[in-house]
Amino acid sequence: MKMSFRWYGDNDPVTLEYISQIPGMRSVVSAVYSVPPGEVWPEEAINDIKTKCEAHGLVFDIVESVPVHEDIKLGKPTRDKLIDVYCENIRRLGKAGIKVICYNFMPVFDWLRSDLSYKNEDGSTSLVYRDATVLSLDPRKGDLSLPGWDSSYTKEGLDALLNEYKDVDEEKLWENMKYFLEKIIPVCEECDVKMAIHPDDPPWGIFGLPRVITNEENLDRFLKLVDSPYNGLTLCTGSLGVNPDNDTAAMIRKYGKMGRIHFVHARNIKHVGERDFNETAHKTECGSLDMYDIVKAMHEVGFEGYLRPDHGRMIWGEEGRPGYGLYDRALGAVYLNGLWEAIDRAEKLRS
Ligand code: DNO
Repeated sequence: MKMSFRWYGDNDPVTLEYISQIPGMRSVVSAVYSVPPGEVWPEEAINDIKTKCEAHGLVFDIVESVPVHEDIKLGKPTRDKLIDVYCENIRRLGKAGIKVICYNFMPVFDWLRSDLSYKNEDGSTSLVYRDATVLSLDPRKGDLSLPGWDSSYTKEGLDALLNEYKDVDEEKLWENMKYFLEKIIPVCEECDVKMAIHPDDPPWGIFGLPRVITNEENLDRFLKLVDSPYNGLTLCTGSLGVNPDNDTAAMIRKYGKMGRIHFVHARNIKHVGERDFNETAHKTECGSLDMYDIVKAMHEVGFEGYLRPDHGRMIWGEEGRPGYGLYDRALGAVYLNGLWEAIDRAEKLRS
C-alpha cells in the first residue's frame, strides 16, 4: 500500500511542505489544473509538479484526474481527435513516471453535495447530501454551486450541454465508454500506466443524466468492457458506500483479488436517511462504514496500489477548499496507516 495525499498545485493552501510533515506520507496525487479538458498537458508543467514534490521527499506518480471531454462521453464525431489528445497525455505522463491515472465518466457533473459546510455538533463542518434538496435545484437556473464540477460553463453552455445528453441513456453511455477504453487501454499497456475509474458520486442518476459506475453488477460489466489489468478501478468507499447495498469491503476483496484496484479513496460517511448522508471523520465509529474491515480487506488481497484519505471535515478553524483541508485528512492518513500497521503486525506474528 502506498499512502498518498491530494494536492491542488501552487494555489493550494495545503502546501507540499505540510503534506511532507504527515507521518508515513509517500505520494502526491495531483494534476495539471490549468489546462482545460481536451487539451494536451505541457511536459514542463508535468515535470514541474514532479520536481516540486521531489524537493519535499515526495513522489508524484499518480494523477487525479485527466478529465474526459464531454464530447467523448456524448459520443460526438469530434471524439476521435479528443481521444488522441487523451492518449498523448497518457504517453507524456508515463514518460514522467506516472503509474496510475484516476478519472471519471460522469456526464456534466462530478461529485455533488447539497451543503458544503454543514455544522456538526462539535463545531466542525462537513459536506452533506440531501436528495430532496438536490432534486429541488435547477442546474439550468444557475442554482448550483458545487465543488466538483467545471464552473466555467455559462448558463447557455450548460443548457446546451444538458440538451445534448437527452439522447444519451445508460446504454449509450456504456457504448461510449467502451469505445473510449478500447482506444486508450492499448496505449496504457504500452506506457505501463494504469487507468482507475472513479465511481459516480453519489452512485445514482441525477437531473436525468445517466450514471453507471454505481454498484457491483456495473463494476463487473465495466471491467469486462476491456478485460485488461490496465483497465481498473479507484475504489472510493465514500462514493459507493452511500448506497447501503454496496458492501465496499467485499468489493475490495473481490476486485482486489482480481488485481483490478489501483487506487483506494478511503473515507467514512453516515447514512442519515434514504439517499441522505453526512461525511464524517474517518474513524469507524464516526460513520456507517467499517473502516477496519476496509483496510483489512486491502491487506488481505496484498494491495500494492495507492491509498489516500479522502474528504475531511473542516476542524480547528481551518478554512479552505471544501473537503480538502489539511487537518482532518492528515488525521485520516495517520489513522489509516495505524490500522494498516496493526493488521500487518498481527498477520506477521500469526505466520
Ligand atoms: C472528489 C473526487 C472526485 C474525483 C473525480 C475523478 O473529491 O474524488 O472529484 O477526483 O471524480 O475524476
